[in-house]
Amino acid sequence: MSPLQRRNPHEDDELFVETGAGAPPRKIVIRGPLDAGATTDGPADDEAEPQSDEETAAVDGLLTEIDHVAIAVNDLGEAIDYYRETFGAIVDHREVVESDGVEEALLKVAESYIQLLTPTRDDSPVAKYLAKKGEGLHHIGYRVDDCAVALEAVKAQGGRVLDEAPRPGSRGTTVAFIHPKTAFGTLIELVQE
Ligand code: KFV
Ligand code: CO
Repeated sequence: MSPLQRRNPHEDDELFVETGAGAPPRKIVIRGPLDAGATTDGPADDEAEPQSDEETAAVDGLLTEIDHVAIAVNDLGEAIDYYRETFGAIVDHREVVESDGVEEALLKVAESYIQLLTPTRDDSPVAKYLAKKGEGLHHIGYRVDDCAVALEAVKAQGGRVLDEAPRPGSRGTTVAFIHPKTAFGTLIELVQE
């Protein structure tokens, strides 16, 4: 049974997440009820007034910015040329991430990046994606203050995670991926700088 099914949907839940050596545990609040506004029988007795977005949010705002939009490409050089010649976007950072079997070029756009990705080996997730779907949008990286806290929030809501714990990403970040099948078809990467 998932944590989502176990929790009482009419009450707030509080989770305490360890954040590292010496640091105090951080509290995240999962707010109930989960079914607010979903009923066809009219509002519950104590909810006669429409709720604001803040009141109906399941958890406190964990996503602080778009970190990167990742695009799978067959030829990194060609894609870099396209963005430079068409939009004047230039490479801010390049890196091979061995653990993921990818080479990336990060193009800065304001405070976010376009992450051009190409596989470095046949068993790379990006190689599989290119073979099945062709070039295109691969994932979205959302910036978070604390990857461990955000990951626990995803798990608490019954989300399927691809990383049980935060792990190293590119340019010294800490990241964790969420499966697209429990995220409305989008592969999500949580990114802590
Ligand atoms: N977006 C949306 N749907 C996707 C997807 C994607 N990127 N990749 C796969 N799917 C769908 C796919 O269409 C299929 O759906 C199902 O997920 C299983 O896909 O309806 P369908 O046809 O059943 P498979 O079998 O093609 O792939 P699978 O072996 O399951 O791998 C998919 C996944 C998401 C589990 C795998 O790609 C993964 O573990 N990704 C996380 C790691 C990653 O993507 N690394 C590369 C980027 S590294 C990076 O960005 C870093 C380090 N960084 O710092 O920014
Ligand atoms: Co990424």
